[in-house]
Amino acid sequence: AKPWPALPPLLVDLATRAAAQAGFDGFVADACLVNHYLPGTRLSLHQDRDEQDYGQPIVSISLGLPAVFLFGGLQRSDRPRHIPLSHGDVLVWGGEDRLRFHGVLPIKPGVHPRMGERRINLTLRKAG
Ligand SMILES: O=C(O)CCC(=O)C(=O)O
Ligand SMILES: [Mn+2]
Repeated sequence: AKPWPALPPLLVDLATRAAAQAGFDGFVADACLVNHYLPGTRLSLHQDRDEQDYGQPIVSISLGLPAVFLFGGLQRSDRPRHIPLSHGDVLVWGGEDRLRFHGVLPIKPGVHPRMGERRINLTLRKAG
Protein backbone atom coordinates (compact mmCIF):
# COMPACT_ATOMS: atom_id res chain seq x y z
CA ALA A 1 0.00 0.00 0.00
CA LYS A 2 1.12 3.56 -0.66
CA PRO A 3 2.33 5.46 2.40
CA TRP A 4 0.27 8.47 3.53
CA PRO A 5 1.68 11.76 2.30
CA ALA A 6 3.87 13.48 4.87
CA LEU A 7 2.25 15.94 7.25
CA PRO A 8 3.42 19.56 7.09
CA PRO A 9 6.48 19.86 9.38
CA LEU A 10 4.90 23.03 10.84
CA LEU A 11 2.06 20.93 12.29
CA VAL A 12 4.25 18.04 13.39
CA ASP A 13 6.59 20.47 15.20
CA LEU A 14 3.71 22.29 16.87
CA ALA A 15 2.30 19.00 18.10
CA THR A 16 5.69 17.84 19.40
CA ARG A 17 6.16 21.08 21.35
CA ALA A 18 2.61 21.12 22.73
CA ALA A 19 2.90 17.49 23.81
CA ALA A 20 6.28 18.15 25.49
CA GLN A 21 4.81 21.11 27.38
CA ALA A 22 2.08 18.79 28.64
CA GLY A 23 4.67 16.26 29.80
CA PHE A 24 4.77 13.90 26.81
CA ASP A 25 8.26 13.95 25.34
CA GLY A 26 9.16 12.55 21.91
CA PHE A 27 5.71 12.79 20.33
CA VAL A 28 5.94 12.64 16.51
CA ALA A 29 2.52 12.82 14.87
CA ASP A 30 2.01 10.83 11.69
CA ALA A 31 -1.68 11.55 11.14
CA CYS A 32 -4.05 14.49 11.31
CA LEU A 33 -7.81 14.09 11.54
CA VAL A 34 -9.75 17.18 10.47
CA ASN A 35 -13.26 17.82 11.77
CA HIS A 36 -15.43 20.54 10.30
CA TYR A 37 -18.30 21.76 12.50
CA LEU A 38 -21.14 24.04 11.44
CA PRO A 39 -23.42 25.75 13.97
CA GLY A 40 -25.55 23.05 15.61
CA THR A 41 -23.05 20.28 14.89
CA ARG A 42 -21.87 18.18 17.81
CA LEU A 43 -19.56 15.25 18.45
CA SER A 44 -20.96 12.67 20.83
CA LEU A 45 -18.93 11.09 23.62
CA HIS A 46 -16.35 8.61 22.32
CA GLN A 47 -12.88 7.25 22.98
CA ASP A 48 -10.01 7.59 20.49
CA ARG A 49 -9.09 3.96 19.94
CA ASP A 50 -7.96 3.82 16.31
CA GLU A 51 -4.31 4.40 17.16
CA GLN A 52 -1.84 1.58 17.80
CA ASP A 53 -0.12 2.99 20.89
CA TYR A 54 -2.22 4.54 23.65
CA GLY A 55 1.07 5.64 25.24
CA GLN A 56 1.07 8.49 22.69
CA PRO A 57 -1.04 11.58 23.43
CA ILE A 58 -3.59 13.37 21.26
CA VAL A 59 -2.93 17.01 20.32
CA SER A 60 -6.02 18.97 19.35
CA ILE A 61 -6.00 22.39 17.67
CA SER A 62 -9.16 24.51 17.56
CA LEU A 63 -9.87 27.12 14.88
CA GLY A 64 -12.89 29.32 14.24
CA LEU A 65 -16.06 29.34 16.30
CA PRO A 66 -15.74 28.50 20.00
CA ALA A 67 -16.81 25.15 21.37
CA VAL A 68 -17.39 23.41 24.67
CA PHE A 69 -15.24 20.30 24.89
CA LEU A 70 -16.60 17.50 27.05
CA PHE A 71 -13.89 15.67 28.95
CA GLY A 72 -15.33 12.66 30.69
CA GLY A 73 -14.12 9.60 32.49
CA LEU A 74 -13.26 6.07 31.47
CA GLN A 75 -16.96 5.11 31.47
CA ARG A 76 -19.33 6.74 29.01
CA SER A 77 -21.68 7.40 31.92
CA ASP A 78 -19.11 9.48 33.87
CA ARG A 79 -20.15 13.12 34.07
CA PRO A 80 -17.84 15.12 31.77
CA ARG A 81 -16.04 18.35 32.60
CA HIS A 82 -16.86 21.28 30.30
CA ILE A 83 -13.76 22.87 28.79
CA PRO A 84 -14.26 26.00 26.65
CA LEU A 85 -12.13 26.01 23.50
CA SER A 86 -11.59 28.98 21.24
CA HIS A 87 -9.66 29.90 18.10
CA GLY A 88 -6.00 28.99 18.53
CA ASP A 89 -6.37 26.79 21.59
CA VAL A 90 -4.30 23.63 21.72
CA LEU A 91 -5.46 20.84 23.99
CA VAL A 92 -3.35 17.79 24.82
CA TRP A 93 -4.48 14.63 26.56
CA GLY A 94 -2.57 11.44 27.18
CA GLY A 95 -1.15 9.13 29.79
CA GLU A 96 -3.79 7.95 32.22
CA ASP A 97 -6.27 10.32 30.52
CA ARG A 98 -5.69 8.96 27.00
CA LEU A 99 -8.84 6.84 26.90
CA ARG A 100 -11.23 9.26 28.58
CA PHE A 101 -14.55 9.66 26.81
CA HIS A 102 -14.78 13.08 25.17
CA GLY A 103 -16.91 15.03 22.75
CA VAL A 104 -18.12 18.48 21.73
CA LEU A 105 -21.42 20.19 22.58
CA PRO A 106 -23.46 21.62 19.68
CA ILE A 107 -21.62 24.63 18.25
CA LYS A 108 -23.48 27.87 18.97
CA PRO A 109 -24.48 30.00 15.97
CA GLY A 110 -21.95 32.70 15.25
CA VAL A 111 -19.51 34.12 12.76
CA HIS A 112 -15.81 33.99 13.43
CA PRO A 113 -14.00 37.01 11.94
CA ARG A 114 -11.40 34.86 10.18
CA MET A 115 -13.15 31.52 9.73
CA GLY A 116 -16.80 32.44 9.24
CA GLU A 117 -19.61 30.16 10.39
CA ARG A 118 -17.52 27.12 11.19
CA ARG A 119 -15.21 25.43 13.61
CA ILE A 120 -12.27 23.39 12.36
CA ASN A 121 -10.53 20.97 14.69
CA LEU A 122 -7.25 19.27 13.86
CA THR A 123 -6.19 16.30 15.94
CA LEU A 124 -2.58 15.28 15.53
CA ARG A 125 -1.99 11.66 16.34
CA LYS A 126 0.51 8.91 16.17
CA ALA A 127 -1.62 6.38 14.34
CA GLY A 128 0.93 3.71 13.52
O1 LIG B 1 -13.37 18.65 17.83
C1 LIG B 1 -12.81 18.39 18.88
O2 LIG B 1 -12.46 19.26 19.68
C2 LIG B 1 -12.54 16.94 19.25
C3 LIG B 1 -12.38 16.02 18.07
C4 LIG B 1 -12.26 14.58 18.45
O3 LIG B 1 -12.44 14.18 19.57
C5 LIG B 1 -11.91 13.60 17.42
O4 LIG B 1 -11.73 13.96 16.25
O5 LIG B 1 -11.77 12.40 17.76
MN1 LIG C 1 -11.82 12.06 19.80
